[in-house]
Amino acid sequence: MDNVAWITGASSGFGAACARRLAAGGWGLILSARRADRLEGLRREIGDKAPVHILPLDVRDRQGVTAAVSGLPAAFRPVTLLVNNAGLALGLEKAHEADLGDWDRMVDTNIKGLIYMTRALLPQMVAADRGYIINIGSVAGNWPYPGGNVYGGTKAFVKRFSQNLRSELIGTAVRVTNIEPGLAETEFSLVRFKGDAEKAAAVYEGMKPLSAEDIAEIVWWLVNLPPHVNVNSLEVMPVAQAWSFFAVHRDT
Ligand code: NDP
Ligand code: 8X3
Repeated sequence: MDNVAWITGASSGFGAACARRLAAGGWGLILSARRADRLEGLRREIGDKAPVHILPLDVRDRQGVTAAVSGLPAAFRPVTLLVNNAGLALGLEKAHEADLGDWDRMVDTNIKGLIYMTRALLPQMVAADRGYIINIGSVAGNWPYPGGNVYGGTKAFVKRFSQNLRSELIGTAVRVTNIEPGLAETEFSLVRFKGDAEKAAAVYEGMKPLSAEDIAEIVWWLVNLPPHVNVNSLEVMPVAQAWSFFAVHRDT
């Protein structure tokens, strides 16, 4: 196969939408996430539009990631695109009230999972002198907001990691982009608020958020740019979202 994408977090949201978009474009797909039933459903939906390899995988499992890469079926090698998408936010509490377990999970998934995947797949891209790593960062990595403490920190890491990869990959044809979305309606808020559907829906109430398909369309555009073009980072928000004033506390 000429084009093979490995999408982490393909069971929902951006990852599933990217899978559908790339499948429509004839790409081979390796779809990973923890919920195997969701991946199976997606494979059935894609049908004969594209070859799909399902790989249930928790990106926090370092040995599991290494084994998954070395055990890839020959038909799905080399991987030419890694969409490092698996990730989550947990909670919106201020730092002095936040749950340390939530912080651990965000660091383990958004940072460590992403670097395990990258480290495992990068050597074959460098050896083939061909490949693309698209990391899913966030506006939360660029801008602070109350309650964004560790989540924003993990996404700031993803941004700098992406830039450092770019600086090291000079001289190779391997490309790296950090996509930094703002408000997008997926299962993201349901996960952040631990299953509270009402709280999650309120995040998008009365405004038009980005959709998972919007992000998939951006990925599709990126992978179809001429091979000498590297978009380093791409921040995208819904029109209904923007920055605000600095906060000033007045003692009155
Ligand atoms: P979803 O919750 O819809 O999707 C998250 C995906 O990540 C799921 O497929 C989930 O699969 C997977 N995932 C979570 N933890 C793990 C893990 N340990 N191992 C493997 N897969 C995992 O949210 P989004 O699609 O919105 O999120 C995708 C990415 O986009 C995340 O990195 C998020 O931070 C980022 N983002 C989201 C924004 C938004 O507003 N929606 C804005 C900016 C960035 P499973 O549970 O089956 O493992
Ligand atoms: C998701 C966007 O603003 O909820 O990364 O952090 S935000």
